[in-house]
Amino acid sequence: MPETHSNPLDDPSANPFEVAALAAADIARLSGVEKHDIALTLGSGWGKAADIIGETVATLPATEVTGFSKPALEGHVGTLRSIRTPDGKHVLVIGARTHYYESHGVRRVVHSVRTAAATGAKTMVLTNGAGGIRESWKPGQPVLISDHINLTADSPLEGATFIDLTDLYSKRLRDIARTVDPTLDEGVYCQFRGPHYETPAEVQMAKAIGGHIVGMSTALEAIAAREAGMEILGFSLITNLAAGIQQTPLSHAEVIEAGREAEPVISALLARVVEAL
Ligand code: 8IG
Repeated sequence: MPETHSNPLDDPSANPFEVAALAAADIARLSGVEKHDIALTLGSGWGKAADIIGETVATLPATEVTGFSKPALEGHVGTLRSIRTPDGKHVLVIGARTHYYESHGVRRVVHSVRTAAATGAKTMVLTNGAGGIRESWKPGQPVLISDHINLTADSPLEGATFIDLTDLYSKRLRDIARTVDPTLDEGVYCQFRGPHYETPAEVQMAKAIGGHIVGMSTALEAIAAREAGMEILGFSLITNLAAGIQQTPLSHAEVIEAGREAEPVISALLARVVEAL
């Protein structure tokens, strides 16, 4: 949908699942792939994985798919790719994340996840760049998400939709990831609204309530993925230690640079994990 047209998700009377079904139909038509098995959202630092997972069947500008918004940030690629793995699985790679801090509403944030489910995907792999609270972690290190704390005070669920979030980040899938890399550590992801990074006091709060990772994206997406019936695997690339844990100020440029350096290693890891799913 061209940028000059309004996004159908901005109409409060629209049914977001119907918009997601339209988006899935766009993807099927434009890619020629009727059904996808796995969906993969690539956050900062993870972009190269798409090139090594398999053969790209189609690359679609997100703006051609109903309900998708233009990426707000340089370094976030606004494309959807359909990839066929060597063993014949169809992977929908989402390089067009809409962040909660863009203030377009939570429906737009989780549209890619609902679209992935509507394409048939039963597994949702969510990746992000994030800050690390554990002092033993180093920038450039990938970690598994074991659980989350949603500090946005928002939810993608509408109405009295009560969804169980026990084992939200599937133990089964984390175990599969660890068959590929047994050294993978894991932690609890705290989603803050952003786009500012935390104050050191906020990082201490996150630590005190059981958080290990601070980020701005994944919790709301995981909730929507669970609502849609998908099994979820979450990965954070620790691009920086959280504010006050590292002694120097956080800079977006450094975050991008850490992601760039780690990219070949973590992309290879992710490709092997996807193969193992
Ligand atoms: I990359 O330190 C990245 N994303 N909230 N805090 C939050 N999000 C982040 C951070 C961080 N680093």
